[in-house]
Amino acid sequence: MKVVLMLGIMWILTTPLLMAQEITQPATPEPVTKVHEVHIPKGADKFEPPVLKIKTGETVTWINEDDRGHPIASIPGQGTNDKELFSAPIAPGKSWSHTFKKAGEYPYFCYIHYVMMGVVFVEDAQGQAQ
Ligand SMILES: [Cu+2]
Repeated sequence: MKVVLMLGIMWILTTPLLMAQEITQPATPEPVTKVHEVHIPKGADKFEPPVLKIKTGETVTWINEDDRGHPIASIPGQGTNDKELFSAPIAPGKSWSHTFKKAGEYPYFCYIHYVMMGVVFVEDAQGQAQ
């Protein structure tokens, strides 16, 4: 009986502490996908910026500000995965996005206008389980 009473008292004493701990613990922040922008300026036949450094899990959005369509594709035979990127031509005023999950180098070009080239360097996000 004494033991039961002791347990009861301990429960009464510790429960509010545990509850308080739960309340004061900082809420786990919701994962926010970081989005990087690459612009295709009007009449310039280039990507801006041409070189981009991001972390795994982040997204790149290509925004076409030109008056012609420009597709995005990995350069065949180059980089970490030469099939990583492939889009239909992005229409003027439209955009196209891709999320990079694996660290590496991702050179790309516009397969209509070969002079348009860029590269995305993806490094492992620190402090995250892979
Ligand atoms: Cu193009």
